[in-house]
Amino acid sequence: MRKTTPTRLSDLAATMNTRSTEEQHESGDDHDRPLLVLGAPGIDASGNPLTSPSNRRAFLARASTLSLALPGIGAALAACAPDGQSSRRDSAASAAQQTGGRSGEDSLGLHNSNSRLDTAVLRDPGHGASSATTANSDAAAAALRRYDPALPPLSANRTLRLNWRAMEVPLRIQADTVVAAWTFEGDIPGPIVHCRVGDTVEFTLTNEVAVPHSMDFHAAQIDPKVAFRSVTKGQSVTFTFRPKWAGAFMYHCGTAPVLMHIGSGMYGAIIVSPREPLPPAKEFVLVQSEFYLAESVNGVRPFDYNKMLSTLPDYMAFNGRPNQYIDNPIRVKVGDRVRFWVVNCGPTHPSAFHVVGEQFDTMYLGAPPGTPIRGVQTWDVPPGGGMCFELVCDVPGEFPFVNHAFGHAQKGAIGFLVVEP
Ligand SMILES: [Cu+2]
Repeated sequence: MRKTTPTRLSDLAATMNTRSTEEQHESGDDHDRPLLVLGAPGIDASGNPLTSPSNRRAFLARASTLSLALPGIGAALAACAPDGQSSRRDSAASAAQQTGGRSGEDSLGLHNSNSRLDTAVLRDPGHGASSATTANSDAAAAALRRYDPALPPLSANRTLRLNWRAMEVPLRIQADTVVAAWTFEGDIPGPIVHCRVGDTVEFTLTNEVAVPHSMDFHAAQIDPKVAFRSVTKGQSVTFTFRPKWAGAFMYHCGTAPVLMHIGSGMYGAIIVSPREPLPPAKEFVLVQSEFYLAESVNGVRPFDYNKMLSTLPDYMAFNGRPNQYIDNPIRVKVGDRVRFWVVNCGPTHPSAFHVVGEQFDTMYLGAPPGTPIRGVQTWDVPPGGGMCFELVCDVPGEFPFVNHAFGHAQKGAIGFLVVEP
C-alpha cells in the first residue's frame, strides 16, 4: 500500500474522525478504540494511510466544529492517564516543586515537556483510546478586537498570582480570517504579564481541552521537567519563580511538537522591569508571530503543521492581528519617550525591528538598564527572544514600525506609531 503523508493537521483529524465513525459502525463499539499512533508519520494504527480523498471529503462534510482542527491527538493523549492518577501526580509534583524537592521523577515521565518523552507517549499503541469530542463554534460571532499594546501597570503587590486556562477558541485575526486558535486565556498572544526583578510569580495552568498543554516561561530559572510538564484535560500544573533579570521574555506552551503548539497560538510576553525604574516613557509590548493556515472549514481556518515546517507563513503580525496598528495606530505625543518591549514568538522567523523615520536613542543589549546601545536603526529580535527599544518623539508624524525583512512586513508585521502635536 502506498504510504502518504498528511498535508495538514485537519487531515489527521479527518482521518481519525472518519475511521472512528466507520469502525464504530462496523463493530458497534463506541468507546475505547485506538484512533492514532504517530510513530510512523502518515500511517494510522492499522498501517493505513491517513490521507485519502474519501477521508478528506468526509472531513469537509463533517467538520462543523472548531475542535476538528486536531481533536483526535488530544483525545488520544488525554486517554493516557486516568484523571485521578494525574491529579495526584500533579499535586505531588507541585508540592515537591514548592518545597524545592524532586519527588516522583518516574511518575512525571508521561507529562513533562521533554519532546522525546511526549513523543514516546504518542507512539505507545497502548495509549490513545478515546472518542473525539467536538465543540460548536460560531466563527461569524468572533469579532475583530484590537489587542491593546500598552504595558499593563505594575501591581503594588510583590507577588503575582496567575491562574490561566489552556483554551481553544475561534479567533478573528483580520476582517476575513478566523483561526482555530489554541490559546492561553482565549487570545493570541496570551495576556501580557508585567512584574519586577525579584517579584514572585505564582503560576497555575489548568487545561480545559483534550490536547495536552504546558507552560514555559523564559523569565524563570526552574527545572523544566517538573514545572513545564504537560497536563491533560482537567488537570493543573502550578509553579513559582522569581525573575532574576529584567527584559522582554517569551512564554509559550512547550508540549511536543512545540512547533505545533507555538504555531497554533500558545505564546505571549512577560515583561520584567528592573527594580530601579527606567526613565518615564509610554511603554508598549509588541509580540511578533507567524500564522500558517489551512483552508477554511465552515468559516474557520485550522493551523497547518506542514506549512509550519515549510516556514513560509501566510501572515505575520504584531500582537496576533496582521496590520492591526495600521488600521488602529499606537498614539503618543511629541516629546514622549516611547519604549517598545518587542518579543518574538516566531515560531521560526527573526524580527528586524525598525521604526521608519526614527532612530532608537537607546536599545538594551541584555537586561535594562545595563548595556545600553545608542543610535540604533534596526536590531534583530530572534525567535524566542525579546529586546527593549527606546526612542524620543521629537517631531509629529506617522511613523511605521516594521519588521524590516519586508517579506514579513508585507504579510502584516507592520503598524503605525502616530506622534500627535
Ligand atoms: Cu500546547
